[in-house]
Amino acid sequence: MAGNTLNELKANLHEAFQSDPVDMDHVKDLMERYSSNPADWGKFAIFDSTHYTRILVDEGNGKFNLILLCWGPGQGSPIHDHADAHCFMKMLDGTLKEVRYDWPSGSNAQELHETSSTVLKVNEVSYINDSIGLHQVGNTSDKGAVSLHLYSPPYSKCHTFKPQTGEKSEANITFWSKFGDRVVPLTTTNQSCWSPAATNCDGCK
Ligand code: 2CO
Ligand code: FE2
Repeated sequence: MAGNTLNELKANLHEAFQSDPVDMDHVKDLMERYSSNPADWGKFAIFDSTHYTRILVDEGNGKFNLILLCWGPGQGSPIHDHADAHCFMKMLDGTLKEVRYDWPSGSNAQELHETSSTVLKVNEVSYINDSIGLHQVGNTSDKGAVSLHLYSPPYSKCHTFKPQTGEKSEANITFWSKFGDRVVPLTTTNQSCWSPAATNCDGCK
């Protein structure tokens, strides 16, 4: 299929993930080929004043998750890994800054080593996995940003890292909504530091 709409992209991704092994270059190509159109994804895009939102738009037959992320100005993630999954991130609106780091080396507390810093623009696709390293993503602009992420296999836990010491913590990953239906927010007793997924979250500093 042409891949010009989000529905066509989803159909093409479902087809790509039927093969074994999956050709990840082809997946990246499909993500790149889709040209962002707010008419496709605008109905799902919801911002929250306290942290970026994660909106599940496709469960990929259990093989991948396709997720819309909406980042208000100044909102960002902690430094994190991706649970051994492939991570593709396509810009749909605005810009995001991605800063990459090496994994902590050794067991002594040490500042994480930054390896790159990139500003991603509309329609660009970035790829990372744990063998490449860790990253932190944030909206450093004064306008909202929206990105489309594909994670394969899907995962519900990853790790966050403190930039100054490399200290690692396990974090649960949550959705703000699934297919447009609001997911009941976690209570304060079971809320992980990832749920706010915010740089101003005490658990992630
Ligand atoms: N991995 C983060 C998340 O799933 C977003 S940064 O881009 O991978 O919330
Ligand atoms: Fe990430």
